[in-house]
Amino acid sequence: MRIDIVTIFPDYLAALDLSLVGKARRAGLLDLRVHDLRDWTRDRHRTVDDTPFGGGAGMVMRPDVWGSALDDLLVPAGTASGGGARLVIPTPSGEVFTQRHAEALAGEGHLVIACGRYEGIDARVAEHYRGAGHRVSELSIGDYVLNGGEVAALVMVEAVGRLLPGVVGNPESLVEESHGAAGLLEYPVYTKPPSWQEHEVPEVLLSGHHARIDRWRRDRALERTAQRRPDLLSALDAGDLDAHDRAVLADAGWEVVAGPGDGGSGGASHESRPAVVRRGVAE
Ligand code: JBE
Repeated sequence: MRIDIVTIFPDYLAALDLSLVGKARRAGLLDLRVHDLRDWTRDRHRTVDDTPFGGGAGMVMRPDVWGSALDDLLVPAGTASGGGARLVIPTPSGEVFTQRHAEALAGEGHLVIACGRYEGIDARVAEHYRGAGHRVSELSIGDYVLNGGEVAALVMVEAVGRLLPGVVGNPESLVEESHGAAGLLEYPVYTKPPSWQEHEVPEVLLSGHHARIDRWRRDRALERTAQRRPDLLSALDAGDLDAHDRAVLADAGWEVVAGPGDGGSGGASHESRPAVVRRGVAE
């Protein structure tokens, strides 16, 4: 996979020489290049931003400078090299980046990540490259404000990089983790020593009884998810929950109810899908 990152702070991305991503680069699994946006400026001051039309605080990044950079880096859509690159723009006004986005991006041949600073990049840039047939993803890593897209780019490259074939030594470790397909948080984990500061490792984990261990782990994952991420429970497919799961959820205050039915709003696909809801909350 090839990833180009464009930023006015290339040094910010030095962390990508380290750890797993750095190893993937050295192994030739990931061709990652960081570019200085100012290399595409043409004025003496290497200007990348200007004041916003319509007024308001802060500065906006100029579309012409970004256009020069992206024209050079985006393989034109529909060329032999695989339909062109995907343009990723980290922005707090994007869709929230999840493991599903990471999986989709890991399947791409070429990503170009455009890191904006200040108040963001002139909106015509995304519009222009979409119009030219590029796939463009405006993505946010969460509901907080950063000073620019660099840290978000680091997050995305790390999340995507570890999914590339050959990067994580044991691909099994990709299967059972939080935000995997099961839609649950990961169960708590323990290692030696079995007793520490009068806290004991749960007995069942020392038992060697694999079926009971699996059940215990799933119970803890369900409880944790109910407590910390109720939004994930609401998104579960109740068809994946067995009687024991439902009992654990009931203890945590959640129940499975018959589908809400088709309210006539055009939601044809799941009209009678059972739903996981907080007990006492009528649909
Ligand atoms: O999440 N993001 O991609 C951001 C980018 C720039 C600024 N704040 C963010 N949250």
